[in-house]
Amino acid sequence: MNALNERASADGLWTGLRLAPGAAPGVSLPNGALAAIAVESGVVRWIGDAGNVPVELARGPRHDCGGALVTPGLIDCHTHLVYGGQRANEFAMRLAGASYEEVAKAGGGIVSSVRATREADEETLFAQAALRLEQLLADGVCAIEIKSGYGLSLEHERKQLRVARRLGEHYGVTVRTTFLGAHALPPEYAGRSGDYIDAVCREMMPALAAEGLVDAVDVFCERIAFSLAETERVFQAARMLGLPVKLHAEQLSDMGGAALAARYGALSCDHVEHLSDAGIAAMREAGTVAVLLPGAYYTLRDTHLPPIEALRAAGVPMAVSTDHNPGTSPALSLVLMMNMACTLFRLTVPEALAGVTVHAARALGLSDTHGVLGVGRPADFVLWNAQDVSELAYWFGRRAVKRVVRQGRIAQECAA
Ligand code: DI6
Ligand code: FE
Repeated sequence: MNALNERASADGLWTGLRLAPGAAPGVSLPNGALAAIAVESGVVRWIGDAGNVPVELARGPRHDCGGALVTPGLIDCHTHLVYGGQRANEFAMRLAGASYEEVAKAGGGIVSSVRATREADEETLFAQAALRLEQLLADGVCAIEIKSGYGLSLEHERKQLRVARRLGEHYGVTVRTTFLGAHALPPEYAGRSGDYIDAVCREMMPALAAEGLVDAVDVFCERIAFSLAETERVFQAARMLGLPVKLHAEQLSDMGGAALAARYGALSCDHVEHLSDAGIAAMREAGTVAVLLPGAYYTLRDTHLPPIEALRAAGVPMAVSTDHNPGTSPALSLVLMMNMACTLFRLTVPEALAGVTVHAARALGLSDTHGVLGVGRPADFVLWNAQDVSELAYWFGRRAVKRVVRQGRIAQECAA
């Protein structure tokens, strides 16, 4: 896949577009009319009726899209994309009956990826993650969150986050980095989780933040990971540094993490299968996004559905993401996650699309620039080989992307 500097500029007038519902708030078109988007210096200058383009914008290069469906660039708002090795062996263990928690207790799980990540140098991590990122980009992803959390020491967390930043620069994709030092207890701290949280808060987080490597802070708050009190210590440290927080909350049990995160103004609470009514109320108050991760639910053969109906009724925005990670969600297609969010969680198609665009942007603190098409925003959009948005969620295993414009450049052309 071509790097940023090898891509053609998307400047000019894009015509013959069928705007997906909700894609460009505030833009109204005559019934059935096709839209046009004018791009200048990589930024959207104008959107409107293709039959009514201001003359000064009608000059310059033209890209006729022949009636193609267009959506905002997709946003994968929860990934653990950078890690060493992979864990297909655990897949086999689970097929033989072991649970995720049993695999973790047997020395597999997150800690085995920590070993492989520590052993890999930065170039190796970059090369491995790049292959995975290319798969996600081919599916229309224009912005992605990448967490640390497989290094679990200053040196190795730094290495992961540096790779995340470099991926963003190399591919011309918006990357938001999240420091997840509190993902698992590293073996050298066995029995001393308080000391490890000290290191996360006092040593690792401030140093990495000072290096500009941290856009947000996350914790895995769970029986097999960190307690509510430990989570709060990490949130306090983040607050001192002015960093927004998010949380792996109530995935396997109700820890009360969502309500705590909401008190800290969290951008998002993610997984939330076991989210309580109190958690939902707190998230609504705080404007926290619920990030649904159907890939992990599917891989773990979970049966405890997130409280979709209650989230919907409360008006909590719901995002959808891959949770790409080597243990519980080796997913490389955000479009497939739309299908799973509909099929497994009963989201509607418009909810699934909003989940990978406007609400995903909010979960990353990117609402001002990403998630919808609008004047003054970066030109990030996807043309699809699809009659209508429901086709994006309907097929699975089909690459429906026709063309991607990412950061104002033409990122991809597929056979129509
Ligand atoms: N929740 C998850 O689903 C992943 N991390 C987390 O906090 C699992 C990560 C792994 O198994 O490697
Ligand atoms: Fe995760």
